[in-house]
Amino acid sequence: MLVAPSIPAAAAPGLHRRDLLRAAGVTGLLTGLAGCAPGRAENPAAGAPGGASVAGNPIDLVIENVALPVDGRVGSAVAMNRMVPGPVIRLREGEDAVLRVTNRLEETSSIHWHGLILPPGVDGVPGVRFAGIRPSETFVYRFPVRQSGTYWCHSHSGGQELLGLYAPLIIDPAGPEPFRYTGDHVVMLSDWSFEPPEQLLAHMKSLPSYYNYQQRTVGEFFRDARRDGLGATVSNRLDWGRMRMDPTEPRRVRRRLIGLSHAARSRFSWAA
Ligand SMILES: [Cu+2]
Repeated sequence: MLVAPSIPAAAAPGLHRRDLLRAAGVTGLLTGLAGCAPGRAENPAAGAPGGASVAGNPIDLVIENVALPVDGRVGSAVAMNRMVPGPVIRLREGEDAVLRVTNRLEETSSIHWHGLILPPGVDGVPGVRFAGIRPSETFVYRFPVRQSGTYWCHSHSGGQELLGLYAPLIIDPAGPEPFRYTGDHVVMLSDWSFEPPEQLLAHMKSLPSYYNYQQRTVGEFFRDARRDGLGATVSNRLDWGRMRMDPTEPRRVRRRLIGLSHAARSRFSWAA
């Protein structure tokens, strides 16, 4: 169960997206997936064909503008496969990833594979070795996958990341996972602003706390998270790794949380 900022866990089951956003004091985007099924609960750009998860070799990704309804208004977003956030991209350690990225924007784009160990020139950051993906061009990223775990990817061009161009990136290990579970949930937390990205960035550069309405500190965040259960959940998860799984246990779920809010800080807690 996902509990948004400032909402008691007990109130969560009946919450609607709008309540979550209002409670957060920001405009947020959430995506949640149950297993590999297209269970995207909170995808504002839903309705896109192709499901919410992409895997295999090659993987095709298309970057284009979409209309994004957020909290009663409609924004102009940059989507991956018509979704914001983009689909869950699943790779496997030990294999070669081949990702064909088509740019349908009228400006240069790029996808940076955040946190991945990559050969020079394919990390997706436009620069000396890589000029970016030009309009109408399909760029093929090829790289050996040398790690496993939970990552994400995002545009490294202009304000495209702020406009929605990011996606979860999950790498399954070559060998067995060190723990067992029957469900795998991916939750990506982000935010949306109707302010143009350039203006957002200018505000944040001039005053880093510009969008931090509640003026909370990182210390407070962690103290709250501990009090509200995030810490308990983390330690729970660590315990799972050490425990032998009870064969009568009905369901053990892995939750992966990716937070990338640009202009907001959120309190977040899990409730079992
Ligand atoms: Cu990055």
